[in-house]
Amino acid sequence: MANGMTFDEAKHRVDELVTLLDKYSHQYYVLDQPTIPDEDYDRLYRELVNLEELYPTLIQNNSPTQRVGGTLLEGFEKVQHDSPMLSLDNAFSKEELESFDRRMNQLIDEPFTYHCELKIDGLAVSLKYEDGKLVQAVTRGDGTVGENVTANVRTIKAIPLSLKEPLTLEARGEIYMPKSSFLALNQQREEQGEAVFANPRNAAAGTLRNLDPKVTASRNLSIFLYSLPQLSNRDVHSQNDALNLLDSLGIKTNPERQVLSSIDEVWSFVKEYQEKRNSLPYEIDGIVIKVNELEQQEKAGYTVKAPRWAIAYKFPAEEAKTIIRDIEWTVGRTGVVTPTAIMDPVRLAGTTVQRASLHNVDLMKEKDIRLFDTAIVRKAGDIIPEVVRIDKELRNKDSEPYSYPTHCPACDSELMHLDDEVALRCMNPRCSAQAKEKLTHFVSRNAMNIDGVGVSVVTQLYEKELVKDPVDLYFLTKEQFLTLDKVGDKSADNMLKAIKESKTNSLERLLFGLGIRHVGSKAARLLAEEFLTLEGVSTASLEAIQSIEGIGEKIAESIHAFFELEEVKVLISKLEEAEINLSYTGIRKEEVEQVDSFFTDKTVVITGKLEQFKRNDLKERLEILGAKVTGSVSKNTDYLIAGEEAGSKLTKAQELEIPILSEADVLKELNER
Ligand code: 1X8
Repeated sequence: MANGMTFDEAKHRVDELVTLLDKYSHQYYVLDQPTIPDEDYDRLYRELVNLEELYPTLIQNNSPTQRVGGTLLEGFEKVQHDSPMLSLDNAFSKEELESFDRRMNQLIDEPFTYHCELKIDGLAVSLKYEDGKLVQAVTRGDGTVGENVTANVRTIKAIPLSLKEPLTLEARGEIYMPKSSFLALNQQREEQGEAVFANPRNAAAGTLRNLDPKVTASRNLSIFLYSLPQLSNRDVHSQNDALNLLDSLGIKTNPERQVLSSIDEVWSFVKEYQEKRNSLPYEIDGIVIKVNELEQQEKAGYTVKAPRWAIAYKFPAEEAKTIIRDIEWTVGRTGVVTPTAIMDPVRLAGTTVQRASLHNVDLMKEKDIRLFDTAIVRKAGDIIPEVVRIDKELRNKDSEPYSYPTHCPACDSELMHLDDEVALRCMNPRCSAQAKEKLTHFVSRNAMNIDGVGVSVVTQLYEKELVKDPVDLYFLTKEQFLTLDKVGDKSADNMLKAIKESKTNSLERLLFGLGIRHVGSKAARLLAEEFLTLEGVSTASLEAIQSIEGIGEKIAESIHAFFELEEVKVLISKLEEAEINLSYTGIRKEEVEQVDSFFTDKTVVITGKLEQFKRNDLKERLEILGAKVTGSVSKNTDYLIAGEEAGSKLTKAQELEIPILSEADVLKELNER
């Protein structure tokens, strides 16, 4: 066999890898406590992919590689819940909570406690496991019948495909989108001229009900489970026991929960989380209070709509009123022009707010937003202030509809409102605002990563006409840098050095940096890995681009159209002239298999300050030779590469009698290839 393993050995290794990857995934996504570096995870994952390619019969349905299926869904099948997914009665004040407490004391004649949990602002789902394997996921729907969203739910990493014990059970909980993912998604959509989601809950719902599971996989959803409607005959006597059981099975529950014995304590819990609400990484809209003991829950019973033994305290929505003084229009890298309201400062959910996003013209028109209107503002995702609506009663009688810009605020060329877009767009390829944004993007960390060249430098370079397009950066002289404001001898040298170093970046950074529409850093990487050179990418056929796993029609068309442009052809010859590396220098599958060197199949740790190498470059070179570069020294380490001032890793390697290599040793081995 190609990798020298027998079928039985491969089978054994596949089992081992699935278990290991499950364990690391649980630590990362459920417990929020990663124990191994991402690259180690990726390496094990790739090993599994390779084995599964060689032996397709070994692919297990619960393998982490099988989270995303290949095909588009045609729709969602309707599924009836085994028992209805009920809603909760609401309480909006301390008095209403006290009245709930009196009801419970009337209905229950024995001592009981309350279990307090956060009310997650997401969407409810039911998960079914059979013999420990995830078999079905269904949305709440109308409570009786929901939609089968199993294919999408399988892509959510916080949801285990296998439990730690082979149990058959149903668990219910809330799928949500973390605030940070919501912000990133909306920012990206705004930039692309697409409609933004109003809040994380809508974003989560739109993501979960997408017909392409790849879309769900690409957006970061998570989950908290909070109920086991049909309990197994285990030792579960309370809600607290149920959640502990879920924890022990590897199912994610929310850690912010407490058993409390009086309604006064419940009220303190409510107040505490009303304060903490803005600092949680996900949105909550209240607190759920449940009778903790299952026996006492049964005594309190149910109405047709909701359990009598639970109530949801809803936080008051934080909104503020203020006056819109001005509307600012900003041009993004792709020419999308977005409006921001400038308002009288107002306190809102913990901060003073003076600017609020109006998202796009279509939404502004829908809300009929005008200058000097009184706006009700809120924080979407608890972070970004936005105008929810206008108080029209407070509107001045001689107020006039807002006159929307017809020309670009930066270059004055006519703005377009394309048919399939909600945004206004400046179409001028030479627009100064777009050019500055493009430059800023080019130097940014995930693109060419040119340290020290930030917005202020880029703006000055552009305004002094020293730089028109990103490639001009490579022809700058020290004298030119010294003409800029706040740039001294040292920072000029540093910037020149950073620019020079970026010339050797691997192709995917350049591809991302060029700012091709719809091409994010992930697509850029896929392109670079597939075509290996800029020449390869630029001459690839539409079909060839589209056949890459992970690249859809929209991205492929955009790439193909980009390289057809005359000005892009000019740009490419300029890139060559600047001697910028135009090839992929990352790891290639074929390369790893072909070489046989000192480092092949060795586990290596790098520590201390390196003089001869950039740490990442060295790591990449070793990986190309088939070494595994890890972060910590153990008995499995074959070599420690130690630079200056090496510390505890060096000591540990000495203790374990692991061979230690200097940079000179490494250079020698690399040169002997
Ligand atoms: C809805 C929710 C519940 C919980 C958290 N978030 C929700 N949105 C919880 O119990 N921790 S319970 C619930 C319901 O029963 N409808």
